[in-house]
Amino acid sequence: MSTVKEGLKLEKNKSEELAIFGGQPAFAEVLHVGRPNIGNRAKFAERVNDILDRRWLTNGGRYVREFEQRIAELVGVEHCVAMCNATVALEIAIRALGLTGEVIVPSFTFVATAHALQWQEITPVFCDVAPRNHTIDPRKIEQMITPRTTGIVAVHLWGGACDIDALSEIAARRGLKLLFDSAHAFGASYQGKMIGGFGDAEVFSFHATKFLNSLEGGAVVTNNAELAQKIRLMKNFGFSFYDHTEYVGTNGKMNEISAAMGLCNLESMNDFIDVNRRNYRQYREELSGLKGVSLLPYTEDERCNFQYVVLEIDTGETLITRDQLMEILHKENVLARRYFYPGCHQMEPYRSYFPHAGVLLPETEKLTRRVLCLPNGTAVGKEEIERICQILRFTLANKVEISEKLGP
Ligand code: T4K
Repeated sequence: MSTVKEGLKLEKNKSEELAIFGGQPAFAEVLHVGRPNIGNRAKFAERVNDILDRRWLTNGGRYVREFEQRIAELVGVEHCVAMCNATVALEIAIRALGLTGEVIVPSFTFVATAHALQWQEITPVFCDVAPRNHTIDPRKIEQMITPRTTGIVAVHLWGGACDIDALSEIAARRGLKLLFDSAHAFGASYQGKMIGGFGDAEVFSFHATKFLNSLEGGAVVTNNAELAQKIRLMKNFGFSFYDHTEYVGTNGKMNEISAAMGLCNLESMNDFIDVNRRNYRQYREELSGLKGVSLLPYTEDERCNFQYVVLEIDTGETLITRDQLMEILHKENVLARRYFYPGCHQMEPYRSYFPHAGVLLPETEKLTRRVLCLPNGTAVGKEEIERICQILRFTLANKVEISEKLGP
């Protein structure tokens, strides 16, 4: 599996060996943050052949139903509605919950969370996050509530849970709907209970880059039977039976090949966790004590998928900025990503709609300048991680010389 180049020593005071200064890149091929985890190919091929033999490709086929059942069982919820992706699943859940007016949402998330609201002309009101785990800060929510507020969409970022208790308490007391964007959190738990069963509903993503993928895919999970039924119809144009619609609907259906992929990956899910955990712990060990670089910890007494390796760079200590560090890694063919730069509030159309939103988002703004995600998943192994960490340690051991060479 290794694509590590031989012969690079990275000796102290030899910064010219770094690719950014003309040296050989450490990796012959690019290492990505979001390489898909892939389960048993033979089993997948078998299912695909079965799908083709039976000529049932989509519209609530056998594999989609099985996938939904397996997800619901694993998460411990009554209803799972699989969809073509999490963005459409969020849009449909938002509509089915009757959200309108304003909805409170973090800005420190993938832009799909905000777009799913704005797409339906609901105003996303951006709330700051807690530095501890980068999720929406419940203490900052109440000041954002207005008479137009109908709900909260909270995000379990990096697979770590939001402060669900506090959010549930606020939502109940203020009469707001509570939806979780759980795109990152499949397979994780909160106080021993699997994520998926909280709030009015939760939405998983099964995109290629997620811990568990169905090529593209998503799902809404809920214990509310009425809501689930509404969502089930809405994702199929609103049809309740032939020639009869109940609601305005769209096409959010998951296809059979996606469900087959999802099922194969579900069968390998524990192997994915083992690899992710091993990788994460190796990063933790190899980066420990590196001044100015902190690794976001997982709450290991909960169930975790360990999919994201998230660094925070404190430039006051490192001298080299997060962006410079990213550039150094990119030149070595390590495509580290600065998720979620620049924050939704700095992206269009939100930047033009709310030019001063940042004033109330100090932690978000700080994080968008500090966070760097490193490759993890089953496509990354011991040697690669060793080398990535070696580059980081080398760079910071020579930070004065390197930062002078890089300039401002
Ligand atoms: N909510 C949250 C909190 C989310 O993070 C997301 C998605 C959503 C909602 C919406 O879920 P979906 O509608 O997508 O189901 C990527 C993903 O496209 C996106 O799904 C994900 N979050 C986001 C965090 O990351 P990009 O623009 O960074 O993707 P891209 O194409 O740069 O891919 C990431 C890396 O993965 C690349 O370096 C290459 C590698 N890759 C990608 C694909 C697709 C592969 O190696 N193989 C592949 O097949 O958004």
